This record gives sequence, C-alpha cells and structure tokens, in this order.
Amino acid sequence: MSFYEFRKRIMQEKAKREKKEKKTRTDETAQQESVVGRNKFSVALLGLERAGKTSLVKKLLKQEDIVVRPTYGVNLENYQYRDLNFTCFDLGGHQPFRLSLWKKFIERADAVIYLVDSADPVRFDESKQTFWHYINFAKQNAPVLFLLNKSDLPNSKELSEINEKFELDKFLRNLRPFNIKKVSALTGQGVYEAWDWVVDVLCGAQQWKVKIVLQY
Ligand SMILES: Nc1nc2c(ncn2[C@@H]2O[C@H](COP(=O)(O)OP(=O)(O)OP(=O)(O)O)[C@@H](O)[C@H]2O)c(=O)[nH]1
Ligand SMILES: [Mg+2]
Repeated sequence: MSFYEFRKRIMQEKAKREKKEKKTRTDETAQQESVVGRNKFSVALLGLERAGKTSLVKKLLKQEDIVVRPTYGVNLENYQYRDLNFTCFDLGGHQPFRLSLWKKFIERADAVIYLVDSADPVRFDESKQTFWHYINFAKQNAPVLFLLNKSDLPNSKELSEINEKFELDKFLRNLRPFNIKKVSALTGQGVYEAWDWVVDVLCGAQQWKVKIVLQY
C-alpha cells in the first residue's frame, strides 16, 4: 500500500469514528433531555422472586395491610411523590417472567431499582448473574439503585460484603448514576430515603450526566 493510500484509509477511519462518537453523544443528550422538565417517570423494580419488590411498592403506597402474593407478570402501580408521577413496573421475579417480560420493561424505564434479599446468601450468585445480565438493557443514563432489602433480619449481610460479592465497584467505571442502600420493605426503614435518591437524580438529570455516586 502506498503512503497516500495508507493516509487515505486512516482519514476514512477517523471520519467514521468521529461520526459514530457524534451519534452516541446525540443519543445521550436526547435521552437526558427526555427526562429534564418532565413530571412523569417510569421506574422498573427488579429482583429475584421473594426479594420484596411488591412489599416495597406497597410500603410506598401506604398499603401495608394488603397481604402480598407472588407477582404473576407485572403490577403497574401509579405513585405520586413530591408533585411527580411515577409508574412503577413491579415485575414478577420468577424465572419465566424474567425471560418473557423484564427486558421490555427495563428498556422503557427512566430508572431501575434492583432488590436483593440480603438475608439469603444462598441465592447471591443467581441474583448477581441476573442483575448484571439485565442491567445491560437499561437506558444508558438511567439511574440504578441497588437495594439490600430485608435489612431488619438479624442474618442480613452487610453492605460491604454484598458490594464485594456483586462486584458493584464496576459502576465506578460506568457513567450512570448508581447507589446502594440498605432498606426494609417490612419496617419501612430507608425506603423513602432510597426513593428520594431516585427522584433527586431524575429531577437533576442534567447534572448527573457524568457523575457517579457511591454512598454507604
Ligand atoms: N423480614 C422481611 N420480610 C420481607 C421484607 N420485604 C419483603 N418481605 C417478605 O418477603 C416475602 C416476599 O415479598 P414480595 O414483596 O412478595 O417479594 P417479590 O419480590 O415481590 O416477589 P415476586 O413477586 O414473586 O417476584 C413476603 O413474605 C414479604 O412479607 C423485608 O424487608 N423484611
Ligand atoms: Mg411481587
């Protein structure tokens, strides 16, 4: 290959790369702008069966007296908070629902909340695989909140242990807003603080563009 042909090829590759980068930037901006100034959001709640997703939603809706049953398919619940409207996609955690439903709801969600039963270490491996598999389908900048549920139970694991087990430090290399919190959907401990974080991020979406949060 002559020097001129070589140079031409380099220039073509550079132009192609720049075009691709520009498109990615435009997509990201469009995604961010789509949440800025809105007062309606969708939030997907994920986690293996019995992690406590429905209990969390019931707690937020102050419907604790309702006996929770396993979710078949998806429950759509509307929740109003701080003058904002949320549609919660409370997804069934059993495997058939994961396979058939989760992807399409995650793709549409403005924010994702993943719950792990912090007192059930036997299922940590399965939960970890599920988490990392499905989080790939979330919108690029959608905030992800990782909740250690059932923290009221005496055998619930500590945050540092679960952080390590689930390799959540990988989010430090990620551009999406991310946070981990301990909650109990049963007692309500930490539930509103957790939700506040999601709301703060969604409302201030612009400033989160390249920010990472890891609070313990
Ligand atoms: N101790 C304790 N129990 C909880 C907590 N959250 C949920 N539970 C219990 O865990 C069980 C499962 O809760 P669900 O809310 O139905 O779990 P889910 O994730 O919605 O389960 P699927 O709908 O099957 O995916 C119920 O018996 C709840 O009462 C918690 O924070 N602490
Ligand atoms: Mg449920």
